[in-house]
Amino acid sequence: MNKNDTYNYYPFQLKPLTYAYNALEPYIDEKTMQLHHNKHLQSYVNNLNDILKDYPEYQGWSLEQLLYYSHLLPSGIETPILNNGGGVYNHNLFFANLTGDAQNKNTPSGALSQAINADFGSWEAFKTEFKKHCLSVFGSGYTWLAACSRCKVHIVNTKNQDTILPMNLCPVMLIDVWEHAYYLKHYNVRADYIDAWFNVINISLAEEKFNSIKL
Ligand code: MN3
Repeated sequence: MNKNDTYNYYPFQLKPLTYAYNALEPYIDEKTMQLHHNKHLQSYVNNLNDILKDYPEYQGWSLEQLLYYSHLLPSGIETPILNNGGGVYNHNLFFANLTGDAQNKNTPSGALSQAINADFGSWEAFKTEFKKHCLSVFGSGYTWLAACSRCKVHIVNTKNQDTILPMNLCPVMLIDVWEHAYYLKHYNVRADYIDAWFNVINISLAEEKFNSIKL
């Protein structure tokens, strides 16, 4: 991780979106994006800073180090760091993974496409399987497309603000399926939100991430 990436180090700050709050309309509405980014993510950032302010010895650790080596933290802060640090880590990935660019591709190509086709048959078949995973998250959590040096691509679910770092997997893309991500627009219908989300995934970024994982 780049030491110059200040968003990955204490004091943590709200990482700005690279697009407007209304850029994902009509798929993800402006109000949801504002609350999700300005309120939910900001709370995780604030909480994480509050926890670390009394622990200068851990303030130099990157966000990934805090999460990956959480077992080395004092027991009193391990769970709060996992919950709030995970909230920052997961949301930063989630928001970066979205785009309102009208030129956005809607299917992957290159190595990512080959890996998905090898494991799932086609992009459409992958979407069906991914959606099934999203719907099977009980309560709050995330569904990820992940990869590692041994498994080419893999769909995994995590609960609450858990990350895939302890699984030694690298994220390719992820969807936040907490109700706060969709309730204002889709009420309780998570399936509609997942269908909408597929229209605003930054597939070029997912390809870049996949290509950067040494397979
Ligand atoms: Mn969220």
